[in-house]
Amino acid sequence: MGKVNRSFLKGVIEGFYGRPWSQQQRLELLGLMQELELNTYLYCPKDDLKHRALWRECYTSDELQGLRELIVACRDRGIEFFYGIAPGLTICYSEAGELDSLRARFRQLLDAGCRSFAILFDDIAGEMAEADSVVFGSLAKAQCETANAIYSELLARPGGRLIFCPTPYCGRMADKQHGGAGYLDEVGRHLAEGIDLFWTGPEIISPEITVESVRVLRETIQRKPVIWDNLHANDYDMTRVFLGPYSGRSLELREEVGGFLINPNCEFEANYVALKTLAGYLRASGSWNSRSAYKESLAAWLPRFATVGEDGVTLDDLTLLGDAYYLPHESGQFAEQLYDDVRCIVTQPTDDWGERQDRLRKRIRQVVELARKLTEVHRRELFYAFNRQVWELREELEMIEQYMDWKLAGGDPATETFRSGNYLPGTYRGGLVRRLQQLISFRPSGALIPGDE
Ligand code: GDL
Repeated sequence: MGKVNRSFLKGVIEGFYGRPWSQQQRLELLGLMQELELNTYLYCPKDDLKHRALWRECYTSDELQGLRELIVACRDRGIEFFYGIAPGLTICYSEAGELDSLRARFRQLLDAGCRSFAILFDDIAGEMAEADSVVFGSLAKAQCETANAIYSELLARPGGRLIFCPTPYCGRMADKQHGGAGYLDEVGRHLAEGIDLFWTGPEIISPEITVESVRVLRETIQRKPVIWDNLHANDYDMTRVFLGPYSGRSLELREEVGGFLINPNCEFEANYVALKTLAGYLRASGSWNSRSAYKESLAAWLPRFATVGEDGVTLDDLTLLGDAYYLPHESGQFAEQLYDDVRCIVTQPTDDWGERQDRLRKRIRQVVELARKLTEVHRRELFYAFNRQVWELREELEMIEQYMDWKLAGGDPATETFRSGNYLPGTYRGGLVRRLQQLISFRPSGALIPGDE
């Protein structure tokens, strides 16, 4: 086999569900990555038809031209372009024609100048067809042999690289034996030595990835994993967006893995902090603090929020936005404070509100103003990236303020019911999903209990 290229991978995966980024956004991403010294971009948008559903079809020359442009742009910027394909939904591993289809696609990309690839078997059923079972005995073996064939025939000699995404790609899935008992052990034994492997941590969205957990995994898979990091992905809940810092990964973890690639927010413009703090984490020596990195990133991001109006977005505004839409399992300080204030005001008598009332009113005004300022941002894509979230936050807070005013005017929730004059049923929190959410409530503990409607 050819020489194995094992540069440490640092960068971005375009690997979310939903509308893929535009070519212009990708080119912009590569410029920012170059500035931040990130060296890897993996193209694998789930909803590019030819990436998954139509993996057998070759690209048209127009489509190929777009990919070629990215390959060249990456090369110019010292970034390694990886092309990902996900045949797992429909592939029949034991049919010879299937490998031919894969080869044809790899050849197209090789001809276009691509040398680095990923073959992805995530988010598919854990079982395979009877015919495949007979030939391979296990899903792990079927997938490894497929990847090994492509690697040894097409990639090893030109010094190419291949990353394999297993069907169980996090601790929880492996524990549940998704993909079959002993799946990862088999991959450790069968996957060709030069092929890398993706891992998202203990969970699909992992608040923390410990050194110990990766050491245990390394024993099984017989190599260092490349971290596919979904910390900032929001495709699973598009009412949210994640503007918080890269965190929950110690500096020591860098020694245990083959790289860190983040699969971030669907909204391209929302990813500045994610990228900049990832780069900071990867460069850090000695110690690194994610909250400080976050603050620095917000300050560097702020100039992009220039508005057509007289009063621009301030650093305090941006921190409020970032803290409100921070990380999946964590809110920022401003958001925590706001939450505590609202909880007190909703649940406690007015006499106990103290300074909370004033503080909350100021924050509400700030959110209302921020929502307006964002509509005036020059960079329209930036505004579009958050419009939905900021709108919703403003609506909720204005409704809370009405409730607060009602209580202050003597309203007593124990004996009366408050109805707002403008938050009307059907228009406010209407629709099937909101109604279903009221039928079964999901508690912070994870408990699902009947709602009261
Ligand atoms: C996943 C998918 C990914 C998706 C992410 C967040 C992997 C390997 N695959 O499971 O495409 O964006 O969750 O929803 O993470």
